[in-house]
Amino acid sequence: MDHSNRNLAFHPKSIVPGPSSPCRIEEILDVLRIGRRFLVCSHARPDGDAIGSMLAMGMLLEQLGKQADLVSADPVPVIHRALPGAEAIRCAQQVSGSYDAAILLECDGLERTRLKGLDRFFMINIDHHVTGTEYANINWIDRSAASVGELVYRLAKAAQMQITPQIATCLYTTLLTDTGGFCYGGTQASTFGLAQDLVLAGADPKRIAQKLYFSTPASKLLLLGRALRHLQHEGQLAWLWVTRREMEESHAHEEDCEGIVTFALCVSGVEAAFFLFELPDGRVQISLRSKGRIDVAEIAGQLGGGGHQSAAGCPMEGPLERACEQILSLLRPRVAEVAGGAAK
Ligand SMILES: [Mn+2]
Repeated sequence: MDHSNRNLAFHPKSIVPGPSSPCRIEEILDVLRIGRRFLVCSHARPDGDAIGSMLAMGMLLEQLGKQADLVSADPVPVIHRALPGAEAIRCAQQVSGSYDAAILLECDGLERTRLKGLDRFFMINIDHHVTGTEYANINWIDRSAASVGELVYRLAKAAQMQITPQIATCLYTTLLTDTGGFCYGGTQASTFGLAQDLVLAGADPKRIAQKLYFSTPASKLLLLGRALRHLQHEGQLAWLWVTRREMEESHAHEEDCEGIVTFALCVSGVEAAFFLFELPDGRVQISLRSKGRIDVAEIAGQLGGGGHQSAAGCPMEGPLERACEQILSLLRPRVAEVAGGAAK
């Protein structure tokens, strides 16, 4: 994709390629300081990192005296609706209007937003996926960050902005959800340093954890029951699924599928797991997880998706049985490699 013709009048130097992190932060801050109106977006089917980062970015822009419009292709999941400012996120399929820049958070490709019209704007891409691509005018991709919220925090600190309790709550949510409660690969010493900063800034860890882990809708538990009946276990692999019909019978929504894959991964001795559910258009959505020795982002990449080494996903062509066989044919050799390596 060629972005070189875009109107960069207000910030001509930003298309010059440069090294990452500190320079990127300064480049982004320059754009934020000069512009007045910003669009803030993330990926479709937003998760905790997507929503928390968008809200924190919106509040930080307000602090700078800027106007920020928050737009998502899909609604805010019920579990995140109590986050400060969540009601400001507008649902749309197309973006229009005039903005000095569009800030895209947590999108490894522009198509992940499922929003039309974004490529008219000067784009800033802030991401941490291993599959991240440089599709924007400024690309800040830090694969070592536990969440995109961590990058938003670093941006805020660099600009000496105030981390209010509301911002801290949103950013702590990105950290807790993207590390699976400080369990996944992205979790490192600095993650706890950031968590401490955010708690000191006013995030309430107990309240946030209770909202996330002890506020499950009954529909999700019913759906989980259906999925567990399909649980398959083969050596270091486990998988489960739900059909469209089972989703309807459980009165479940797509967002209720979030996290079900974990119940396959938590089987003792399992190294990689996946969960499948049927989409209304006949395709199948897949979530892949790994305990760290199998790179599931690479598997998802082969299927046109992306993510992280230990958490990835993508939609696939149906029917469900065929999608399942296709994933197994990619995963089985990887699992055999890991098992072979362990035996040596
Ligand atoms: Mn993330």
